[in-house]
Amino acid sequence: MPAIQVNMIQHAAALAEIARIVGPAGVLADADAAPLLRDERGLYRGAAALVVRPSTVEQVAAVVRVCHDARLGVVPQGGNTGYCGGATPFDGERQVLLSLSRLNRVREVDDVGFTMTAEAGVVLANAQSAAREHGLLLPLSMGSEGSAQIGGNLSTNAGGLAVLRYGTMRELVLGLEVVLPNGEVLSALKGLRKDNTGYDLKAMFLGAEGTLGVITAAVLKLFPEPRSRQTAWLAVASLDAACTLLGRARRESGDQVVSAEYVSRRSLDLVLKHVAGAREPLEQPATHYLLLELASADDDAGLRAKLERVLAGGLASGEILDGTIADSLAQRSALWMLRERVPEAEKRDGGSVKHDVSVRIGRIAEFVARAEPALAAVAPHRLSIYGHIGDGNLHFNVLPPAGQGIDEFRAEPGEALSTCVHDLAAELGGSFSAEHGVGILKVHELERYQLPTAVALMRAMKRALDPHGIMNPGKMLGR
Ligand code: 2HG
Ligand code: ZN
Repeated sequence: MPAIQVNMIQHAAALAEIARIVGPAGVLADADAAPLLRDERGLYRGAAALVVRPSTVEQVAAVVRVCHDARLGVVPQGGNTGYCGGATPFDGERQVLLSLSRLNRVREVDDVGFTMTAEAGVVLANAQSAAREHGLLLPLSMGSEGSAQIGGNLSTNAGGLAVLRYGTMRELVLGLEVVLPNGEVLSALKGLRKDNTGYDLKAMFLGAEGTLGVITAAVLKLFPEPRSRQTAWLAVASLDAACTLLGRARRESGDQVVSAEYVSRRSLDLVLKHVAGAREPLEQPATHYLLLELASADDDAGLRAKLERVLAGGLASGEILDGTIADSLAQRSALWMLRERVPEAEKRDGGSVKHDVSVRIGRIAEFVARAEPALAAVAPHRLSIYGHIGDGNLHFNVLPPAGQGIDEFRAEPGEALSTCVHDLAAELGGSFSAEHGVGILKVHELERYQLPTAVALMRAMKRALDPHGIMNPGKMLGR
């Protein structure tokens, strides 16, 4: 029998075995499988030989073992909210889509040690609520928290809106449970704060985008829940002024700043145009805005007075032109909406070519000052610039000129514009992907901008853990 036919028989038998392992409730077909085969942004239409949703870690391990033995690819998927196509399978014969959504138990909240043990398929918002029931905070927070899952957050080292205070997902992890590419389970869920017993193995899987194994559970750090918050929407003189003001706010508030989000006038205009209920926040329009939030677990922290002092200093030195402080939860939500719903507004406007770059905070203004003319020289476009300036992370998004469709624009001149943005980030010592990861979308960028020694080390790790290349094939490191 020709080799190819033998392989096909082996694959068919392996797929039947996988279906048996997960049982009828664990196999998705047709209309149920279709949404999992498309990515959030609609950039990719994927295909898989089988779409499964195991309900236990043992089932995940058994499925991966069968895939390993039959050399079938495994594409892990959480809430499927990623921006880079990292959770989309691309082979209708030799890849299995493994959804973690049925592994959705919070196994434990330890309110003495301030930790949570949660399975990969727990939706982020549910994990936050579970912590809140104990008066604790899981600080990871982002627009997609109603659908994004813990496993995806870990695998992409998610960032979001409170990184400035609490760090990215990587900094919130005390332990992991991972199904390795050969089906073995690495169960490292002790949740110890201190444990100097060799390499930090969990670090390999955080941000690995499912290329080294399948994360099935994690021990996460929790914090006291904030009891007081103060939120200000400020018109600032420039991006430089926003960064100086952030430093001032951190120093003068006793480091109580949780979020410092930049919104350009052009991004705000998109929100005002496309999002129902969005209102102009200040009397006079301005070019640059900063959303600044302070929080404390102490309900008597005097945050309002601290914020007012910071703002008075910022006004006197010319960093702030105008501003408003939220006086109620409703006002706070109205201000946050103007920032959080920029991605939705871009989508409603027809879509954007997204850039998720980071540079040192002190170089953000230089980045924008150089990027704008450089892009203008390439082709006509519109810009929507916003993001987490407290983390040095800008979403420098490019929209087609009015009247032009995004699909046509994405190919030409979108790619040339992206190269221009990424080249500049690299030149300023920054990153082409601060928080959205690599997936399939930015494989070439990793090759182009990451240090060759780092890429070689990553490839060596991949070979050591996954010698047959079954884990999320083609993602991050390419073929
Ligand atoms: C955000 O900060 C997200 O809102 C999405 O990272 C950014 O859509 C984008 O470009
Ligand atoms: Zn972001």
